[in-house]
Amino acid sequence: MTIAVCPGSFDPFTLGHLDVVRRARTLFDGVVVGVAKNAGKTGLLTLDERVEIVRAALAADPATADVRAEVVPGLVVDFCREVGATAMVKGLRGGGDLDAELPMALANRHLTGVETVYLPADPAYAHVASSLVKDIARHGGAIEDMVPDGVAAVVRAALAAQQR
Ligand code: COD
Repeated sequence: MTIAVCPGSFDPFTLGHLDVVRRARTLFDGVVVGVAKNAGKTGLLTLDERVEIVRAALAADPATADVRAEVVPGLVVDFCREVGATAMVKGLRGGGDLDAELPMALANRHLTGVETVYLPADPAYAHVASSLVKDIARHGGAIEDMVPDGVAAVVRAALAAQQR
């Protein structure tokens, strides 16, 4: 049985992320989504909020209904070992993603031998980024067609709480 982890900070989880998880599930017998804290990014949503919206999105989609989501408590490679994954699957939207991702893939393989599989972003979502979604929402724009159902309301509530 081959298992893969789809890791990310998912702040918030977008339709681009969901598309990568759906496609990973067609390639591997089992997929686990790992919700991690990226030390280089300031988070809007709490880790618990992110896990909750990822779980709701996965459960609502028949293609990912058997995919579970968990918090990554430490390194992604250790999480992979804990869940029995031999690979992680990530999405690439362009050269910028590859530049950022390649050193991580090499370091992760060096650490434990875990491989990284990259899937090209679906052109329908290649412009979608969590940071863009937050910026659009912050300025009152519509984000509903970039995120799974229910996520836009959570993002807006978190932004409103930030203003208080
Ligand atoms: N279409 C396709 N793929 C996409 C899209 C889209 N629209 N948007 C984003 N992606 C891809 C990204 O390229 C990335 O591969 C993945 O989805 C997740 O994206 P993010 O932005 O949610 O997550 P990141 O990039 O902040 O990654 C966080 C990680 C912790 C996974 C990353 O930094 C990592 O692997 N770090 C290794 C070091 C480590 O183990 N840290 C653990 C901290 S607990």
